[in-house]
Amino acid sequence: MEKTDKILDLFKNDKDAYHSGEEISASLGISRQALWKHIEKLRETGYAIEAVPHLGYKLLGVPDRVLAPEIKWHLNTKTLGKTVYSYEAVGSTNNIAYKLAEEGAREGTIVIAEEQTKGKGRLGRSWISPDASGIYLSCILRPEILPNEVPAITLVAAVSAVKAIREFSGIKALIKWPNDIIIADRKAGGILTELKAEMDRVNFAVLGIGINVNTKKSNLPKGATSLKEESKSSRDFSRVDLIRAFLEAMDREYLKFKKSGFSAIRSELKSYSCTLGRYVKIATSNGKKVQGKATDINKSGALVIKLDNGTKQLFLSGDVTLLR
Ligand code: BT5
Repeated sequence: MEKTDKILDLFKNDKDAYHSGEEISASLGISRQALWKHIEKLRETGYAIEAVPHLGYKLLGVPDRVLAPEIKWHLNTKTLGKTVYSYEAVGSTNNIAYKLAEEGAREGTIVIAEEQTKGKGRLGRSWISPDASGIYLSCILRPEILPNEVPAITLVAAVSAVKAIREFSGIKALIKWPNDIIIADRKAGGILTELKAEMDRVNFAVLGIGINVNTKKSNLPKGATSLKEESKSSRDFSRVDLIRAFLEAMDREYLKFKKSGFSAIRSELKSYSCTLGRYVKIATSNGKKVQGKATDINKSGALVIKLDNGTKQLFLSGDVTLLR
């Protein structure tokens, strides 16, 4: 733990108290002068810290930024978020996480940023990631599964995100198979899972999720929305609180998935789906396009489409348009 994290910990564990410079520096094993430098560093990051002669320091406010110590603080997870890297602006959090994973970063490592300048969607598409208003998060996973089981990770993340959004905001988010988070028929979030694998072994997966939280519609592509745009309140949502809710939900769902496979989350996924029962068009990356009724998400997470001629086809990935 960094010294500044330890200082924040001390403050937060007894929020209303003043902590004397003597007490803090003794418990950290540093000089009063060194403590002063750490306090200044925290202030520069945006923490409001009061200093009163003879009383000591008190934390008055934390910045509205997705900072690692805020995300990690007493986070109730077994695997996710034990290591968190937070950045101001990056190209893509997925690219950073991929590199860290190649260098051996442990499972559950999180990369997060205030802004992405080259946010990625699937198949070379881009993810619009305006500054200080959304969540742009990547997570390194090292599941012992076969490469063809990896698409299920996107579904595990989608279930976790929808649960977190619902619990956190009361907004009835839904999942458009396989990777869209939908609110009021508009896209409010997306998931991109990237993979490094051999024929029969997954080295690691990078699970990337983007959620439009306080983002204005005018800063988003057509057809997109954000939690704030769909909520009745004019107040901003705390992105840190939503990130924490997502990580705690994902930690639980991912553990279930690792233990029992996709069947552990299948019924929940189906209950949150806005795809099932609808007449859809699906386009795959190899140019195949079909229309039909989405009737099921099968035991492997594949979407089952009943074509007009009555035959059924399975899809493990693709872009779905809801027609009626
Ligand atoms: C996705 O792709 O939905 C996956 C998005 C994953 C983003 C996260 S953010 C953290 C991590 N780091 C990254 O670089 N990426 C991940 P796809 O299904 O291909 O959808 C992309 C399409 O969604 C675009 O072509 C736009 O039409 C639309 N889009 C782009 N930005 C959007 C936004 N902010 N909100 C809603 N729709 C958006």
